[in-house]
Amino acid sequence: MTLAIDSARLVARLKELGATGRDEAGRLCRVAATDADRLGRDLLCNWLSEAGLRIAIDRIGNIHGVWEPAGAAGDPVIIGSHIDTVIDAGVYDGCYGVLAGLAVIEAMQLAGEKPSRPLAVVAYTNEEGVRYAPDMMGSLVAAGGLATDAALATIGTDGTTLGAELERIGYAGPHEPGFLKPHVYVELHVEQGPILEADGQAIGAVENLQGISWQKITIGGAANHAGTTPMAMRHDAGVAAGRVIAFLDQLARETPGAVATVGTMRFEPNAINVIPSTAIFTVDLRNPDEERLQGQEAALDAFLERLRGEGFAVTAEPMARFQPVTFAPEIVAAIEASATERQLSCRRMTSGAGHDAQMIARIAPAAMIFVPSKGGISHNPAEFTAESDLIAGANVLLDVARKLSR
Ligand code: HGY
Ligand code: MN
Ligand code: MN
Repeated sequence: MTLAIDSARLVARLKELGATGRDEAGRLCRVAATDADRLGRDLLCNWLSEAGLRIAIDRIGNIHGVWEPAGAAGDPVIIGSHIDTVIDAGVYDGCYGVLAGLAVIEAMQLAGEKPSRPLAVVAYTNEEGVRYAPDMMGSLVAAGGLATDAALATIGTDGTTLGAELERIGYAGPHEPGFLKPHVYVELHVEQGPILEADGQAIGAVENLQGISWQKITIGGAANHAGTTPMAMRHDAGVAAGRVIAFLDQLARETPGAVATVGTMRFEPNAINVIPSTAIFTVDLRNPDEERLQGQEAALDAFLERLRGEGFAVTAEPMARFQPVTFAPEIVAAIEASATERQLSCRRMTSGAGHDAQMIARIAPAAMIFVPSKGGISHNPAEFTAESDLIAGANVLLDVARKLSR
């Protein structure tokens, strides 16, 4: 018998969570381990306890809502994602997958389902990596890819320490990360890209996820007077940084599957009439093909070497490096089977964005379900997915969770 989630409640909760943790300018900024993040976490925990789930928080602040019905035994089916956001975020990224996971469990409870396995919905800490690098940190620690104490010692862009901030907001939990080992893992997420919409597909059965390389680059030149210093005598760190940006953009356009982004840049001394002595910026390189991603990294290294040859002091500090992952074919097939059953158009695809599934795939069979993003927009308040698509994706997640927990 085909079940369905409570769509009105899912949409209402998405709205309510989306209104939580906004700054004075009304921007959604539930950045990891901030007071705004605490507000979202508190709201989620209320909903989890209303559903009668066992709430378990681990030392890195991952929130688990566990349903252990009578007769269920063994490792759980975990449905996860995140509720921390980037700065000035949309309301769907991460939150949709967590709230849909809760809706799936509630629908199974209401229908009196008797799964042979427990189910858990998990909100992983610091998926975005905006304040503390790397991203997907909570799931990386849960997957054993980063030691808990090392993660808790991470210093943020604002000089704070993640562990102290989790203590401060009351989400430094007692459980050891990884205490709940997934039998399988499924994540529902808005695509955040243009493919499903352009292709007219309702569901994405995500079969792999691209590799990610994050670095922090510091270029040292020489501060000097903007008016008196002839161009030929300048050692302008700002211009050198601009050359790196143009180089990476060109390289990505010429390399199959590649993308490259310089998302943050800071000059010192940052004065209108002073040639920048220093440029500090981040580089985000991605490619579904590991070889090609290594090629992009090598090309950047060679370009930075060239700048050193011109007399610039250049340092490159790795911030995150994740290999491409391939998801579990049997779960991808279950996603496609549900879409067919529900007469939803569906296509296989690669994820351009990083996700917690990329980390959990290290310790359990995992896969993702995507629904379309209007205009392919995300990490932007204009992020939007039609209600019918949200509900379709959540019902596919319900089918897959029921099948995997039978
Ligand atoms: O960076 C990413 O792709 C994810 O949004 N953290
Ligand atoms: Mn996300
Ligand atoms: Mn994101």
